[in-house]
Amino acid sequence: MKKIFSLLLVIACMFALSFSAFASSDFSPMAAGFGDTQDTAFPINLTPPGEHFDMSLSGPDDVDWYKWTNNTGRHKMVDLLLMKFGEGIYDVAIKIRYADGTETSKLYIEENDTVRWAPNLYIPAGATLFFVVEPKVFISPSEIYQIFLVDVELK
Ligand SMILES: [Ca+2]
Repeated sequence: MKKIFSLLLVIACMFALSFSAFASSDFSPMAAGFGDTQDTAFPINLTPPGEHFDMSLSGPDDVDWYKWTNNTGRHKMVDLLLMKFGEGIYDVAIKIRYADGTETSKLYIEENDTVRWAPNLYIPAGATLFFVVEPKVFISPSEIYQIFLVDVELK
C-alpha cells in the first residue's frame, strides 16, 4: 500500500512539474529578454491591414522595443496602434533614426484608455522607426498586447 502511495505521489509530482513548465511557456515564450533595449529592438514588418503582432510583457520592469526600417526606397506614411486587453495599461513611445544617423528623442504617444494610436507617421527612405511598449500599470504576463503597424496606402 505504501509503495502504491509513493508511486502515485511521484506521478502527481511529475504531472505538477510538467504542468507548470507548460503553463509558464504557454503565455509568453519570448517575453524574457525580448527587445529589452533599443539596441536589441525586435525587427518587425509592416502588418497587413487587420493583422497584428501579439506579445506580452513579462513583469513590471519589462519593456519591449521594436524597429522597422524603411527600405522601400521612398518615404512611407505608417499608422502605429497598440491595443491592450485586460486591466494593465501600457504606454508606447517612438523614436525615429534618420538615414544620416541623427535621431529624435523618445516621444510618448498620447494616452487614450488602453489604446495608443499614432497615425500618419512620416518615415523617410532609409529611416528607422523605433517604438517601445512600457507598462504603466502591470497586472499579469498573461495579458496580451497587439501591435498594428500599417502602411497608410494599404488602408
Ligand atoms: Ca522585453
